[in-house]
Amino acid sequence: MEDRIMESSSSAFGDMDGDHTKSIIHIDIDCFYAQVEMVRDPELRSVPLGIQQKNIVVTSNYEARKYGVQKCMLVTEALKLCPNLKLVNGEDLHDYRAASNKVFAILQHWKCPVEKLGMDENYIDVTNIVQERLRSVNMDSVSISGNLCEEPSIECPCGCHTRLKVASQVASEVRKKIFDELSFTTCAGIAHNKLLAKLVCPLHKPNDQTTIFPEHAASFMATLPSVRSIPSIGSKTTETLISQKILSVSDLQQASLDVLKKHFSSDMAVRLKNLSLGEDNTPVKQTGKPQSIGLEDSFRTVSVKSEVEEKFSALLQRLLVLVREDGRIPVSLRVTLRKKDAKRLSSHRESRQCQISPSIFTITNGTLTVTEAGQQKLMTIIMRLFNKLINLSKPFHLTLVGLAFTKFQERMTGRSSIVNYLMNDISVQSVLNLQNDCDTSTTSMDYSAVSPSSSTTTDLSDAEVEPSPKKPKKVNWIAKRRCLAKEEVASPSKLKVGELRLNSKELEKVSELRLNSRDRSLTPRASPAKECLSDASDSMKDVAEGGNCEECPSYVDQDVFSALPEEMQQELKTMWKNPSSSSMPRSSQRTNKPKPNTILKYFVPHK
Ligand code: TTP
Ligand code: MG
Repeated sequence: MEDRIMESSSSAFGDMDGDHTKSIIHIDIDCFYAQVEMVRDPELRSVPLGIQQKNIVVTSNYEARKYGVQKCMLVTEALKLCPNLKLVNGEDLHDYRAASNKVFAILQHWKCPVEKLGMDENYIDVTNIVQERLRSVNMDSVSISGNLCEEPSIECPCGCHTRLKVASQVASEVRKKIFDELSFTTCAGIAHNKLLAKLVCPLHKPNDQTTIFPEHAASFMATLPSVRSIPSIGSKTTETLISQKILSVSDLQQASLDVLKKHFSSDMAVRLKNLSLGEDNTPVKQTGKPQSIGLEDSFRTVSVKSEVEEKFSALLQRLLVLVREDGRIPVSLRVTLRKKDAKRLSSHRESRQCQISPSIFTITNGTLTVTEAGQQKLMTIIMRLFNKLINLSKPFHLTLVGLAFTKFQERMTGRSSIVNYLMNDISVQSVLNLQNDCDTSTTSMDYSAVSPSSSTTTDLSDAEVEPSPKKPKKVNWIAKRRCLAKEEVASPSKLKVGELRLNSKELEKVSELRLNSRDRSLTPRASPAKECLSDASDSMKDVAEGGNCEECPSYVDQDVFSALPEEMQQELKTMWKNPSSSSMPRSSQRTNKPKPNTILKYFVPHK
């Protein structure tokens, strides 16, 4: 045990020393899509209802569940179980997204960090509210609202029982407000960490809530059916664990750390062990705008290039509508394919992404638009990425194609602005692979927590990730952490790009960031983003191609430089070779005379 804690403290995941101070609520909307439909048409409330996407019932109301209709069941199977099942097409996700956003907006009311996990789940860290309430409440009078996982034998000396009782009352209020304002019933889990809050949430479904005290964490975890039930453990990790005869959570609890370390990194081994004991110190991070906006379409098989092109074209049309709604200018595009491997009788996903010029998009009367020519440019880029993923000299069989805009500019600038070239990385958002367990067409927006330096791209396609479209929660927690740990140090290139696009007032705001970046060498090295990329490495190469700026002065960011148009690179190189002909912003050259407005002004050394 001591070994575990010591390891943990020094790991990238931080310490896990039995800290019970937090109060976390996990909220999940009951039969989400079905409830949206039932709110729209209250007559559906009294009948068994299934939400259909292609040939699958993605969810059903609780009336239908009485007949055994389960999530992700084939329509034919569901109809056998419940011939009266009313089916509503749920392929247009617009209303579900809108409902999801309304719930998220209600959760902001408590002014606590809220982290969105896909469409119908959110974490809220109510630690501060609980502390506040405890100041004005008689502790002895506090009681649990809803269900308690297990009665405590003794009070925990740190006072966590009382705090979690108060948190359970906050959870009731949250659920009541969601019901009063939107008529959605929800479930909640209340615990001192996210892992436990999420896992106890579904214990009393529907329309109820469950609290767990920290001392029951390990025993509760041991009741889970398999290691796969732990949210951040994906199929690859499960496979490795099974190969070591670690099947159940209690097997993992008892597994020796040394054995785990033979098969996983040290951090990962410790993390797995801690998870098995119900320990998790990941914070609830306030969710910002979606980090990527993507669409996927899955099908039986497509083996002809022209058909692939049609699929992409249709996806692109729909994606552009979503991007217009979002309002940000995309600067990176990702193509995803799922290839059928006839030999292995399996499918696997591969993605490639590349930066796209913001000038493809224009703002007309405040609305983001793409001209016909812009759309053609995007299609050319898409097919170029496709060609990189597929060897067209050989037969191919695809079962899914996906498109996602994965990085965005926060601010809109004129299309001819130099800033468009320089700010490509300023507000990059991370990328998550989208996957539809049910093989249906999906629209996904990946949300992730906002952190000041979370400007990392993560394409986790081959990592231990098994995300579903609605569940970024299933997304590779562990691989993502690898990136996040690095994100804490913002990449120098991004910071410099940020400076380049900011005016002097704004520069003050980034001065803190600048401090971090100041002394970094410009030796080409992988940015955190690149280090996290697996199969996207080629695309990163695309971006970096031509970026070898041997003639650049040391204060110039190579990434930025390589993103400039060729002519501009040439112009700069010439000026650097012959500084007397330029207005280099070096102190030795500073005079009181106004300087000509050249691009060199933007390459200001850090002071
Ligand atoms: P869930 O929260 O898993 O399911 P649910 O809300 O329908 O039911 P529960 O009462 O058990 O929480 O998923 C939320 C929505 O996501 C669901 O209504 C439909 C959609 N969904 C998919 O599109 N694909 C999937 O594979 C799953 C599981 C759900
Ligand atoms: Mg739900």
